[in-house]
Amino acid sequence: MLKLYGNPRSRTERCLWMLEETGEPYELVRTSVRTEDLQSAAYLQLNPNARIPTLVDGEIVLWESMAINLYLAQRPGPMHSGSAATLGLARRGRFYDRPNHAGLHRRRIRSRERLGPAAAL
Ligand SMILES: N[C@@H](CCC(=O)N[C@@H](CS)C(=O)NCC(=O)O)C(=O)O
Repeated sequence: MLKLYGNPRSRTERCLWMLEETGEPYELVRTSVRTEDLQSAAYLQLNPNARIPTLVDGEIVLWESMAINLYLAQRPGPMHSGSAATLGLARRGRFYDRPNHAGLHRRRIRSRERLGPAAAL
């Protein structure tokens, strides 16, 4: 089963959204958002940057929330989007990103209302 390490009060949120859209079973391994709490040897082995989120899919360990989402989008299932056009639109969303989390969250809610599940990419 897919395992997502993170906390919903962080960028983990966008991966949780994506996972919910895929309908794939997953386990959220809830971590702290505090820098000091992400320094355990076990977690650093998964993500040497000591950041969340991190996705574990068998042998594959991925970090960077949008890399995770684009990975999920290329797996078979309802969110499968292997076409250049779809992935291009998804990357547009990535480059539109801004550091202000609260503002980003509000924009995502609005995007979701306008675009539906595709906005999760
Ligand atoms: N670009 C990364 C950013 C990851 C990141 O900075 N995550 C924050 C939470 S939103 C974190 O792990 N903070 C803990 C810290 O900075 O020590 C992504 O999108 O996954």
